[in-house]
Amino acid sequence: MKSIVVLISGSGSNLQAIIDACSSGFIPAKVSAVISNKANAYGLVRANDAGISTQVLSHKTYSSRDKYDAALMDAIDQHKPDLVVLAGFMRILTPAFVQHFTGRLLNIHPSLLPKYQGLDTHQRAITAGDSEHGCSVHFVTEQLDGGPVILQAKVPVFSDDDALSLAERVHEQEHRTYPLVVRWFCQNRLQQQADQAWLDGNVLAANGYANDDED
Ligand code: NHR
Ligand code: GAR
Repeated sequence: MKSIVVLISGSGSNLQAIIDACSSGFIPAKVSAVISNKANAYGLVRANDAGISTQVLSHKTYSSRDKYDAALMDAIDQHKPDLVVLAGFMRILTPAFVQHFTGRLLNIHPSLLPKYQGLDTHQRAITAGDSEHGCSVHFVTEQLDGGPVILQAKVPVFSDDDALSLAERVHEQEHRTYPLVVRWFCQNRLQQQADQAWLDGNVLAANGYANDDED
């Protein structure tokens, strides 16, 4: 049985989707620990309710990013995870951290990468007048939101959407895509090779699995 450590900063609805998928057997793994940089993250309550060990490691108590990331690395390594999952974790990670977990570090980002790297993605998609938006699961590399994409899901943008209504629509898709990708990883079907993602021995396209669109 593989072991997963999940990093969060907030509500943890993606964490919940992964916990549920482990419980049902869809993901052949267990969540060994949940670590948050915020003490009041609701995801910590979700983890507790599921009997998962939790830890708060606040970046505010460290004098540098390097020191924080070294402590975070140690905390994660205690659990000897096969996979580290960023689920709404809001701290940029240093190259040393990323290198340590290369090939076993996943993130879900709320946009159709490479569009809208960084923050405030839903409002940016609305402001740009986009007719579609979505989420991307990718391997994490040193390049922020620039690692190889594994799977994307699209949603429509409606003319009366605000950032909140659009975020809700994207969230529904996040809760489908992230457990599926974690399942593939735990089934040993998914690997990272340099700047590419591989599924079942095939290199994935720049926009991830089974994306047949012409655009
Ligand atoms: N680290 C690396 N090296 N590479 C990635 O691709 C990463 C990463 C760390 C987090 C998630 C990411 C997202 O999906 C992620 C991907 C935080 C920020 C940010 O600006 C940007 C992107 C992401 C997460 N954080 C501020 C910082 O100074 C703090 C913002 C806050 O606390 O609210 O770290 O969007
Ligand atoms: C998700 O929408 C995720 O894509 C996004 O934060 C939300 C977390 O929700 N991630 C980022 O913006 C990373 N910078 P959750 O806490 O309910 O899973």
